Amino acid sequence: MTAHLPDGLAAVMAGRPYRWYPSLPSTMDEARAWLREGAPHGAVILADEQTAGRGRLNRPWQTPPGSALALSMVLRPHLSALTHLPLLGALAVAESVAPLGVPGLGIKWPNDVLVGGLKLSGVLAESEWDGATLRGAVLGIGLNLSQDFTGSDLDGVAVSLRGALGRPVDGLTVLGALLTQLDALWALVGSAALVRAWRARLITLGQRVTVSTPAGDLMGMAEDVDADGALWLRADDGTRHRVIAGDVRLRLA
Ligand code: BT5
Repeated sequence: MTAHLPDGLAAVMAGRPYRWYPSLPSTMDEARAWLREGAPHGAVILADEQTAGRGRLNRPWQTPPGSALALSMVLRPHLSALTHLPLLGALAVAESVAPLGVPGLGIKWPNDVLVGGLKLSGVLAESEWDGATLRGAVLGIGLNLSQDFTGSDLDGVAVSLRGALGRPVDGLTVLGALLTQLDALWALVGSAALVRAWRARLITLGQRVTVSTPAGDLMGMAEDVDADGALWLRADDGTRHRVIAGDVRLRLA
């Protein structure tokens, strides 16, 4: 599927600077290097395979060849909008696959796109600095298209669109829809409208969750999110905690 991406890729990427690679360690590093060389807002690095794909806190992200979308987009956000980038990525994925009729689609705070509790997509936002000056950011998105995770180490954790729908999907069509959503939703970054739209797809609110922080586990009720996308957690002892994405791992529990 994605192995054939270059065949129609130019049409999908029309007008957008992009670089496609059959294999990369991680699209994040390539995009960050391109950003430092002056890549414009919206430029995209794509790879068919990643040999060292990464998630948050350097957790591994699997991208075997011919099975998934792996891309990193160069963004030039305002400093105050940095916290919205993970929301942008997750919402764009959810909105782009929703029309396929994916059952049980939702966003687990802050930026995992789940289908029936299994992870379809992960999002990673990284910023690039010149001393204290923000140079830009890179939004990485991994979206499973056709893997069968049965019997793998991600069995019961991950799912692909093919697995969720029971039929193959066209990777280029999904990519086109995702880029369309990213471009459209970019206009909302920094605004309450983005948070509202993302919040509407969150499956986490009203759930009991466990948040793993460097200071230990916190259990309680996920009550709400704020304008930055941070989570308000009511701990079992009644105290209220503001949890910021990136430092934590969340389990629905
Ligand atoms: C994420 O991290 O979910 C962010 C993943 C971002 C990947 C994209 S791909 C393009 C770009 N280039 C990169 O190198 N990265 C970005 P986190 O929330 O930390 O989740 C990581 C966890 O997800 C792992 O520990 C596994 O449990 C699980 N996982 C790994 N590969 C997966 C996959 N293909 N599908 C679903 N879950 C996966």
